[in-house]
Amino acid sequence: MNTASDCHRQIRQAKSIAIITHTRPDTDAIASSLALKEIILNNYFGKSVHIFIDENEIGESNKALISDNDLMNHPLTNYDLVIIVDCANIDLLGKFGDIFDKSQNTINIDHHATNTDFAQINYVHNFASATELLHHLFENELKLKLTKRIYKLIYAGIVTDTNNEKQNMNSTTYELIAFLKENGIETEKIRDFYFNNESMAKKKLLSNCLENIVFDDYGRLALMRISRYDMLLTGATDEDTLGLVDEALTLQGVQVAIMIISLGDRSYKVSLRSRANSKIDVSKIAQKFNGGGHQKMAAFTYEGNLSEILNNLFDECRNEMDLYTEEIEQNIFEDENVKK
Ligand SMILES: [Mn+2]
Repeated sequence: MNTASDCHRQIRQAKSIAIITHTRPDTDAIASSLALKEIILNNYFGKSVHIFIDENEIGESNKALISDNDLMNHPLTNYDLVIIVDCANIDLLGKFGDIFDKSQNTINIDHHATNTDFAQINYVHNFASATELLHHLFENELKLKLTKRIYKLIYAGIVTDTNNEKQNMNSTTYELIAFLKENGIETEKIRDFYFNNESMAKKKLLSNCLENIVFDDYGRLALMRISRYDMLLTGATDEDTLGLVDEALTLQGVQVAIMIISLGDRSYKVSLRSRANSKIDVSKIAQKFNGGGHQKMAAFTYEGNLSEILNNLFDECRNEMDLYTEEIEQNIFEDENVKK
């Protein structure tokens, strides 16, 4: 594993830098790309920095993150350095993969446990979001001063990747949020923007999902589905599907929640969640289907027959849940020091 000073040295030496993130970028992917560009421009002089994001893939709410010159590029044929952020493996680079392939010098900055260390320099640590990791790298380790705009981008990545501060919150994440507040960042406004700002179409889609939810015999496993027809019927956008899987996890007794979204043509996006206090590792399940993610939040795409996938998926979930049945019966308020 490489250090902060390895990253620093490479950035200092490069004149032209490309920043790339995963396809269908979420808030953390976009915010970390924008923050990284601004950090480099403010602290390392004389660099040209280009972000590669397909603007058609940017969801409506994330457009607010972007200001005028952020994505203005006259792409170069070659870059001295390519930095990949918030991306677990190179397949997720999509059409920008060749920029990575052509470059001699590459840095991979990521917070996914399933990261494949695919670059020359790999700075991969388990933080709540890629933006939190950037803060750790540049402000804590390299002692650079970041701007208020960067702080806002950092919080946008955190609040969305933790699903409104509900999952993957580490002690460092709480400390950073306290620090951002002390520095005048109105975190509640950003939370409100992402989480209390839903379209009626999204609420209808949720109601549809709850209407048709199915459970295993013990009520531990919940499955929700969204078909192309559901999308048409409710007028929902792809962005509206985000976070719906987490609603199933708030139901009493449910340990693992699954959302299957049809992408058309026998192709499906499958999202998996386990509870905040659970040891159940859904990234292990996703990896069996060539996907990945985090312990409590993972995903994969699948092409083929839906009933086939459901059988395999249920088996894998059951095996994983069976490893931790005792933990579910525990009283969380029980004093661990008192032996009964
Ligand atoms: Mn992320």
